[in-house]
Amino acid sequence: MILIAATGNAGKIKEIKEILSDFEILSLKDIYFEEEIEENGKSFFENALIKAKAVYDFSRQNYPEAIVLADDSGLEVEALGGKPGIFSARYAGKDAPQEALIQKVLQEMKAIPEAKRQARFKCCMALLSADGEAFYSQGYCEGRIGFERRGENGFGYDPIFLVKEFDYQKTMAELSSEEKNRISHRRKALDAIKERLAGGAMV
Ligand code: ITT
Repeated sequence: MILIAATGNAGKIKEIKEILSDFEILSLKDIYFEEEIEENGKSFFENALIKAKAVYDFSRQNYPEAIVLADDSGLEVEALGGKPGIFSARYAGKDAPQEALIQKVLQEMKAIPEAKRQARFKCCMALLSADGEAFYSQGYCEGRIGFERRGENGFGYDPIFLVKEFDYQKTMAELSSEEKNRISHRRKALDAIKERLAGGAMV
């Protein structure tokens, strides 16, 4: 079974491949998909489905039997009313570097005391079977926004996210990939995907 990961984000691809290590996974590069998908949905799930459908349509000619998996994810900060949320990738403007996104959140959180810095990562996935049937799953990871960036692993907002499951002592970027993949929002969303695929429902 071939699974196409409908994401252009190298960090997501790496984690999806590590967590779904039993599957043959192709990236958008592998299938020469170069279109820019407009993510104009109002929720993580809508955006995941938009991405999955675009890649599903594109891939039918060469990979008619492949299933397609899209991941829409982001950071929700309580003190910011849930922002950056679905705008996590473009919170500091389109094509702004990740460091600018991190600095923007740190700046907005500057005056917020430790007790009010709760946040969570959310990951919503849409899986399309070869027949185009959709299956959805989601996962969360709870934490707190730190006062400075720490750590070099992972991607995105990982350096400013203190992980609850590590007693807020480590940022997500200070975890090894094995540690992150054990507790992450992406891992939790992929557990349900794995179960679905193991049941043979999508092939
Ligand atoms: P695709 O749409 O091509 O999948 P993207 O990076 O644009 O890639 P999203 O629209 O889902 O993906 O934006 C998600 C953003 O949320 C991402 O760019 C990161 O900044 C952040 N994010 C998602 N998962 C994360 C994680 O595990 N660790 C840190 N930041 C994460």
